Amino acid sequence: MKIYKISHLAIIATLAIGVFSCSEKSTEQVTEQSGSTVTLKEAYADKFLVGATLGASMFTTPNHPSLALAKENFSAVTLDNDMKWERINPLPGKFNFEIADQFAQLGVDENISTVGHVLFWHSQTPDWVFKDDEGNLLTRDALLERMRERAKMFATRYGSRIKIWDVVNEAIEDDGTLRKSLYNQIIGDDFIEQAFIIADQEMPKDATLIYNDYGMNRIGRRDTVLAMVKEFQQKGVRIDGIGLQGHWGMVNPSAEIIDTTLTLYAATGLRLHITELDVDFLGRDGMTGADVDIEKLIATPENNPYSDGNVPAAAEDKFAARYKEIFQTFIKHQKSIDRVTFWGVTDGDSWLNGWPVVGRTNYPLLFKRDGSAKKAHDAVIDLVK
Ligand code: 9MR
Repeated sequence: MKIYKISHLAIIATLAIGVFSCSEKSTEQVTEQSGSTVTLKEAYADKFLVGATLGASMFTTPNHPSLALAKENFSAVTLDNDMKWERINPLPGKFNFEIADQFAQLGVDENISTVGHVLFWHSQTPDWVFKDDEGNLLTRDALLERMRERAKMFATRYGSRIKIWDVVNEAIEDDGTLRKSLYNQIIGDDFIEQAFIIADQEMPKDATLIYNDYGMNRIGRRDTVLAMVKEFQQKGVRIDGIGLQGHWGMVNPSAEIIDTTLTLYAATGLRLHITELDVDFLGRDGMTGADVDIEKLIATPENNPYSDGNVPAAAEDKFAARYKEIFQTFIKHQKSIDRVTFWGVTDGDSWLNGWPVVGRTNYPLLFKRDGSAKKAHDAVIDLVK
């Protein structure tokens, strides 16, 4: 079903045309031009924030259509890359704040919640971070100090303008063991705990501090996260939220598994954030999760079937049904969920055009490349109409 969201002005205009000319054609025209009145953020306003990721080009290209769409439809925004260590601080003492500054300001100007992504992640972190001037690995204390400086830098520059922080990203493997990153190697098995202690001490007191990962339904990772949260709570180490990335497929994880997973995480009492939602419309040849270090595949007619942009209606319907079951599950857990963020605004913005298959044309989000809303968008809104 197509939903037209009509602005108040348009409703008045539509009524006026109806009353004064009784012209159905004119009414249609006004409706078409006005776009929609119920946006995702409005529809879910009493449930949770609905967010999207923004990329650098949305700030550097004048009037970027995805930025306009984001402002109109979403109540939270995350930068996809430009707060990561390699982007904002590629060399010692060299900082690139242009994009992050505009992002933080956008939050204030548009009254949109901004998410800091990401304080500490093994990926997209330059080598120098872990080394001293002679190129030797830092000591534990020196790396902790470097992490503290980074947290301080963000807190000083953005303060309470950024209230939600992914403190640690992807530090736990599928099997529940700790990822053997340089953070882990240098600091030890309490790397995540130390990161949260630093964040608690340096970031604004009203910030929400999140542990974020993909494949959060996998039993190994899930149980380690649950045990870690329990331990932090017993020791008094502040952690406020659990971030489930949500890079999901058309079938897996099932709605049932998502439901059970959310129930278990909600029982910790922490706030739940779905941080990077997308549905891999084309499938991924058995690859799951979002590990950016895997060897990628080459696009073929089999794994890239809609490179011409023509998606059959039946496939769009299946995609809408998948988003519907996912959001039905989120609504069931709305008391525990603070935010659901999509990883991108339109299909054209998605990282899934390059992972795990290089250069394919994927369709994982609610807005098409031309900015129009999909059936899946309408299905998600219909759930709460
Ligand atoms: O969207 C990001 C993409 O542009 C980058 O190329 C990629 C590189 O690592 O990172 C993407 O974002 C990732 C996020 O930071 C953490 N979770 C997985 C996301 C998708 O890879």
